[in-house]
Amino acid sequence: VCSGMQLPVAMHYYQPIWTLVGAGAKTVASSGRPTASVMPSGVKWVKAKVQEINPDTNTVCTDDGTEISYEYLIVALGLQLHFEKIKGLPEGFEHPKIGSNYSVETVGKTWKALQDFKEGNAVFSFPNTPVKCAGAPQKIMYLSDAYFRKTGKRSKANIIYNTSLPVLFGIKKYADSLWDIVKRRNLQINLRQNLIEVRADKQEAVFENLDKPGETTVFEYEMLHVTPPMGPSSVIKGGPLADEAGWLDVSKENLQHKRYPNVFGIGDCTNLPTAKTGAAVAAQSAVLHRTIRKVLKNEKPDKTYDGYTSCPLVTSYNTVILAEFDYNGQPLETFPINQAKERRIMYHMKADVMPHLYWHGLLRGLWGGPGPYRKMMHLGMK
Ligand code: UQ1
Repeated sequence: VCSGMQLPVAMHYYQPIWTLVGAGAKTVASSGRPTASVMPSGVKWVKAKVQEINPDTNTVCTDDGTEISYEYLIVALGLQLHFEKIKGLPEGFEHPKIGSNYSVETVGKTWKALQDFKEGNAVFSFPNTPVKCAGAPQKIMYLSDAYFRKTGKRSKANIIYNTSLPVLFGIKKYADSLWDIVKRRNLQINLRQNLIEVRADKQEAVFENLDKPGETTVFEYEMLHVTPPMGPSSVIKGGPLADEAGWLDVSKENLQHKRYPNVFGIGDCTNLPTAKTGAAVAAQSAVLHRTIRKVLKNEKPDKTYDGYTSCPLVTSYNTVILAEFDYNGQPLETFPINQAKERRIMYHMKADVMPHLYWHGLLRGLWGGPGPYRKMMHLGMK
């Protein structure tokens, strides 16, 4: 009932054949399919938005005024983007030279800004909130660098990554590789810088220094990529299912709600203390399946989630660092090779294999993450 795995619908659905043969570029349209085409049979699909969940009466209210009661509830509401928390946005997107890969409405503007780029600063932001896909804000920087080099514009560009975080990446093993790359490619990293305002008419972006309250810096830009602040679904936040910060309060071991045992959660809407990614959802889906099967039989959940998450960091047109790690921030790599190295094979995994795992595996409940394959590939190793 509360499935948040809804995809943009008013789009084209079939992948042109050239995107299947490793030609590189893909269309925005190929990244979405209509919900109807991925709806499993035997499901009653309610075409309305969830407005309120009341776990004390086991009911869900939708925006068309319907009340639906449930015996068990799985909450998968995702998270919300908050462009409006940056002064000057979202209306600033009406000006050129600014884009964001986080919305289907603004991703094309990133590409336009790249193509139109002549000279100046290319500025990339990372907000001061939890985010989904924490690698994406810097992947677009690496791709921009590659594009500028290919088109002979690199010597005219200052590439600047302003992040709210005190680190380039949360897991040291991968951060070390990424620092090597940014030094080699002359990409400027500024830590603890948070985007608070965009003056799109003047092509200025204002950042606050999170370590020096009150200190702000204005960056002129020829191109700006915005990663918006994000937060919990307004359906959950402040309600009985939320933790203090507003996220769905579930057990980090088995995804069952901490106070309402007939409620479960998966994905970005939860307070699971791991990075919010599609790969994490895959691993969580296997645990959740097992937990619910047990609960339906009045047995205790047994399978536990280790926090597995993964981030294929695209570092150029044909290389990826495939970061994989768990709740403890320990690398948990699937393949018996050092995945902190930039690799072409991992690029093909990301670009040519992952979409099939997503559409045919994850959405059909057949892909529960790479855990079993990791164990197989590490047989006989420590
Ligand atoms: C994954 O399972 C997954 O879900 C389908 C992704 O898409 C969002 C991924 O990007 C990754 C990396 C995984 C993990 C899978 C393997 C084979 C390492």
